[in-house]
Amino acid sequence: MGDGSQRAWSQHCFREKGLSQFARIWLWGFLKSTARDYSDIFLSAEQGYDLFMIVLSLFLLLAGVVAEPASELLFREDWAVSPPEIPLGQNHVANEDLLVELHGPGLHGIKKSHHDWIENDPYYVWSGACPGNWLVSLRHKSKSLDLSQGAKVRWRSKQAGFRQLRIALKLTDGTWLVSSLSAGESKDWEIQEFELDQARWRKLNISRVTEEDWVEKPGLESVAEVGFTDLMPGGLSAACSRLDWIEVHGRWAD
Ligand SMILES: [Ca+2]
Repeated sequence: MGDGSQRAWSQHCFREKGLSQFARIWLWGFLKSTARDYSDIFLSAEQGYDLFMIVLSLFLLLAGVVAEPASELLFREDWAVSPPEIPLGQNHVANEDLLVELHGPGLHGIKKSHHDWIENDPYYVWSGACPGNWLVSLRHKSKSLDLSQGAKVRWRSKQAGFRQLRIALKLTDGTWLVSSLSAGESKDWEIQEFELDQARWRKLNISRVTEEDWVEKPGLESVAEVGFTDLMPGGLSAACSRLDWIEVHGRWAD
């Protein structure tokens, strides 16, 4: 591997491992100057280059061990291609690895919706018929999630009538949280992406599905369930939330 391709490869590794650009530049310069200094004193140019590559390889190995692995898609749910039905149930979950749970006083009104007569109408969750607050959560059958660094939630949604669809998390210690980040009213379906590092969180009363006090920097290293709610009852098509699909990106917890 030549110097150019070696550098490109090592820079690729650095980038994938999430080290800052400043750290990459500084470390690269430090390693090169160190190798040059010592090669001038003790070694020939070729020996100096070999020493430099050895030091660099050791550093990359260490960086790979120490650095956090990149975020990956942990799961996606798109809901079953099947006739509309109330309430939403496990039979509407398309991803075999996931379990769905419904929460709140309005849970019996959560609908798996679809309209055959509307062109390109997706198969989605609809809150318009919920008589009270509601929340839908998804849990992996065997794994918990680490959403503490670089995690994100993506979804396709369409809200109406003052609704703000928010991310909800259940930690493995039983704590429920609801996010400051949300998706509001739109005329058409929209894809939204939320970086969880940018979110603030309030504690969530899961029996009432209402927000409580702010929780400053909660640890998201061990998350059991990921959900969504607008913290409101439904008001038919004029006041509702709709979710076509959801993706969770992060890392699996140990
Ligand atoms: Ca769908």
